[in-house]
Amino acid sequence: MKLPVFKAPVFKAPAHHTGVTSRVGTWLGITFGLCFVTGLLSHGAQHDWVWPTRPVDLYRVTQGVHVISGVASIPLLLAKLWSVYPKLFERPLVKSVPHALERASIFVLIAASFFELVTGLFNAAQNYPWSFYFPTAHYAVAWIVIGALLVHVAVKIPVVRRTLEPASEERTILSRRAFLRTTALTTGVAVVATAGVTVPWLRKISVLAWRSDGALPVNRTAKAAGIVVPQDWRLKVGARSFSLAELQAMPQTTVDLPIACVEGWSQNATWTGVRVSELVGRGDVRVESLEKDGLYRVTTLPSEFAEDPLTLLALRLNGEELSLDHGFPCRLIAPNRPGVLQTKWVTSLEVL
Ligand SMILES: Nc1nc2c(c(=O)[nH]1)N[C@H]1C(S)=C(S)[C@@H](COP(=O)(O)O)O[C@H]1N2
Ligand SMILES: [Mo]
Repeated sequence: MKLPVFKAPVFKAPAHHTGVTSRVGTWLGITFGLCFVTGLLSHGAQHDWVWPTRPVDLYRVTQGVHVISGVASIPLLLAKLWSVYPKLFERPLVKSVPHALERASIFVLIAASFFELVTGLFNAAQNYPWSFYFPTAHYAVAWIVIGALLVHVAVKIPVVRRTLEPASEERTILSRRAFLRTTALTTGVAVVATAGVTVPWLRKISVLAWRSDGALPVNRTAKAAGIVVPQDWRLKVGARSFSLAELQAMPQTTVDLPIACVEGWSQNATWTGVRVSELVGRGDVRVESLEKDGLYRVTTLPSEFAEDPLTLLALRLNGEELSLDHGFPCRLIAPNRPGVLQTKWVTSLEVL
């Protein structure tokens, strides 16, 4: 007698499916791509590769896109990992040399992506447990991510093509659609909840937005920077020097320019002060602050910025004398410069 063969039913969670993986992977490819390109621009702007003075809001937009696409990548990456999770532990771990290489590239990709998203998030939250090496590490690992990502995409393109075809039998069915919808919704919520740090009309609904009360945020307070303004403070400009009263007596210019921080927040403000071009001659200008140490104690203002009519040594912010936290007695404000380079508590300008 032949006994019926009992076959254990195979339960496959609907999300663990190549159609879902392909779709989420495509979205992730877009957010990672945006994040990488805007990250490169940010790095370039901060290190004065080639960066224009106009439009004045360009850095605000590119850095906003950088942080928002990074935030969007977090739920997408988690969803993507969830959708491939059973495969990650498939046996045998290694089938052949190409298979081993592919797996290795995936693990590098996952580890490096997590590193980027976690360090980026901590940085945006203004927490620097790893302080001064963050920009270098974040920048270097970005290249690892993009390298591993290109290998991964090249290997997977045939699968993605096949599964995204409308006639494909692996087409997304209902429960998979629900998973995709949830992923899209979570990503949308994450974006809306944070985008208010830089998009003014989103401020009211961005519940998670750090620094969105409408006032110009203070990045580093005078206390944190150890600033003490001497009674006899004078601005040194080459061989000359000016008291605050003398600066106030010079022709004043008023400009509307944002502070656009690398951490993603940005805020417009009205600045009044003396044009840098009226204080110094032509050329790159070394800007030094009263700070004793710190990464941004000294910056170099390239000549295009120094000669720009919008670049000021600001004495006033939104109609009032500059507060100590915003850089009293005077601070630099230039169009389309990353916030970190808008030096506060300036004490000397020197043409290089
Ligand atoms: N001397 C000095 N200037 C500085 C900084 C600093 O740490 N030291 N921080 C910069 C950063 S990171 C930003 S975003 C802006 C913020 O300016 P605010 O605090 O007036 O908004 O100041 C910049 N100027
Ligand atoms: Mo900043």
